[in-house]
Amino acid sequence: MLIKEKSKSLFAKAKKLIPGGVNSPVRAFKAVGGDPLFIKSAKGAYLYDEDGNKYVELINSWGPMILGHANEEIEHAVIETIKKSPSFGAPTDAEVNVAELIIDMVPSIEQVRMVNSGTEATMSAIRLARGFTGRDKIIKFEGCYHGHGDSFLIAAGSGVATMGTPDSPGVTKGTAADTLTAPYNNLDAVEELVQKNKDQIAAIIIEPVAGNMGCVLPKKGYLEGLRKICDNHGIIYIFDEVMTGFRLAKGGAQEVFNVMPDLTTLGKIIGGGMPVGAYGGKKEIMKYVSPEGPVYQAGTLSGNPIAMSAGFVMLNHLNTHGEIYSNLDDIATRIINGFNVNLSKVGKNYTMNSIGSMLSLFFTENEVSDFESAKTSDTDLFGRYFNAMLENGVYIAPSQFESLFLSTSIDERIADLIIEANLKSLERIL
Ligand code: HOZ
Repeated sequence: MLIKEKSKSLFAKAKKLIPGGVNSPVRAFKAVGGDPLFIKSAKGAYLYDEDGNKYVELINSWGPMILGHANEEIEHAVIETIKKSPSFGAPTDAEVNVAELIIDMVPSIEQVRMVNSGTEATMSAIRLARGFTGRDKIIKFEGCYHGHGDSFLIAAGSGVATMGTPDSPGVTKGTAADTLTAPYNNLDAVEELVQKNKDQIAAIIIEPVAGNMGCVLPKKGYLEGLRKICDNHGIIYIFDEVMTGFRLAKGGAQEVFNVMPDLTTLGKIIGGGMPVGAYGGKKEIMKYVSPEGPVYQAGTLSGNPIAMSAGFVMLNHLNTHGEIYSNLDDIATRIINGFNVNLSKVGKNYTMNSIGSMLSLFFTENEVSDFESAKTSDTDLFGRYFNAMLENGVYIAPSQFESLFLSTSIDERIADLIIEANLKSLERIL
């Protein structure tokens, strides 16, 4: 049994001071039972909690720690930058360098604006789409999560799906009415919405690979089909690549599927783990952003020098080490094959979804291709699996409705530890 005394007492104190004891809901372990672990440090593939327990880590800060924790190059860049003062609220060369790299790496981005989180990026991108088209409505997909902006808390995935409140109170009826939703992977449903709301849709926003209902892949032709609908109806096509950007490939999901959006939102990884986000795309649209254009968006910490210096090292490393992606694929394949062997050993045909270094094991034998099918997963069983994995030294996302993310710090030996933990955990819970 894990010793969790310090985590327990910190959580008891936190609950008095912070709503639910956490600063982001999924962290509370509500969906899986038990108390959250308070993390003290992490290095490479390993996480250490306040009680001194050590875990192999498969969350990786929900994506950005693709090079593993406490990468020394990033650490050095942050320390050197901090010595010159953490914030100016004025332009720096670091933000220009990061912008240049993003534009170089992401095929559809011609101009980019830095913000402080993925939520800010998606909120700003739809404001821009509305300003550019002069239309109010947007289409999003059930189970996709684009941060906690009001417009996106409709049929949302991630924490809201985990807590069972996909439509949050506090979102006004007016805002909710402007957000139309369709099932993921269903082109007919989108076509129907567009026909019913002719000339009213400003944007279609999608996670080109969903990571917030667990990992769910687009069906063949789906992203292309949405592109066509957008072209036919003057709708801005937005890829939310906060999770997939620089993770599935240097150029993200748009490079992998060769489908180009008009706007892209980015987060997390472009700050090497520091708080950051960005939105970018076609120049003709981006020039509508203030001060060049009329669509207002601003922020004192936008392009913050520490986030930019960490992000530059991260992106530059990914840009100059293309082999990272095939290495991550090899490790992912090893883990997925291992899990599948384990599943046959325990006589189950549960669904594994994966692409590159993103993966999910769903506790259902159904194909998982949208939010409805994701919800057929046995979430009680998932909760037991989560706790068994912890006991076996592997820290996975405390929700069925989140993807797992691998890092380059996971070598074959660590992958085999994960596979072994998976078998022991399945044997324990079934
Ligand atoms: N909703 C976030 C991932 N999809 C989790 C954020 C966090 O708890 O850090």
